[in-house]
Amino acid sequence: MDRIAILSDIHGNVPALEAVLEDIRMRDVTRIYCLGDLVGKGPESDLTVDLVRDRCERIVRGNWDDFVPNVTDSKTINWHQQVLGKERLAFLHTLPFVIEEYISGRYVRLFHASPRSLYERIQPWDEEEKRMSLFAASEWMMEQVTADVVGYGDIHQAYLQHLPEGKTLFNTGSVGNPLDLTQASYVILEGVCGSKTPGPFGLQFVRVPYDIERAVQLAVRSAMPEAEAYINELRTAKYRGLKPKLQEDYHP
Ligand SMILES: [Mn+2]
Repeated sequence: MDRIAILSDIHGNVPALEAVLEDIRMRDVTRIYCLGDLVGKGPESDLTVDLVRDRCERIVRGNWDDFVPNVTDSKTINWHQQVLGKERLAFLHTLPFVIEEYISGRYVRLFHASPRSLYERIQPWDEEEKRMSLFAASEWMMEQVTADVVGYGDIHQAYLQHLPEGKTLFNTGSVGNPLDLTQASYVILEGVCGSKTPGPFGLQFVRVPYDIERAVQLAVRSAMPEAEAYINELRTAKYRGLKPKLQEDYHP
């Protein structure tokens, strides 16, 4: 039986990442996958990239990993680019789009946001048709088959849903910028990797308290732009300190 920790949306929050890595170590889980958004928002994108590269077996690209390296006149993004430096920025653009493998007879697909785009955002309350579209194959996929299990990040809210046709949909939640409750979130997946034979398959959701005030101090000391909004999100788990009114206002 393989056990894989799946984490996502760290966003430069090293205290949260360290707490999660320590929890993973305590559980004797040795394999880790990362579903993207390593950088931006928090003050330590550089250390986050280094830690994730060192500890994670596979890493896919998130929307922030995709746009932060691009040339821009945004002061905030320029600040994160300075922190990261050239080599890490180039590394972010080498990250693949998707992880696909058979686990205990299920075709499992893991990506950041949707099978079609890093920027298509699907919420647990969206209509069923939209959620079912997460199982579809796209031009990015290795195998043009409909997935049985899909895991993603992007929305910073952990959930599990059992959908029609025996589909299992989960979201890992966010390590560094959770928007459901103020504890780091990740998932442990259990099954036999590479096996097309149906067998037991498990998902476990883990929430890890971490030192939020240390993360706040790091943000203050870094003099990063938009620190106040970030700090509010860490302390309240509410996007920009408010419940989003419109889907379009919501850009985690
Ligand atoms: Mn994100």
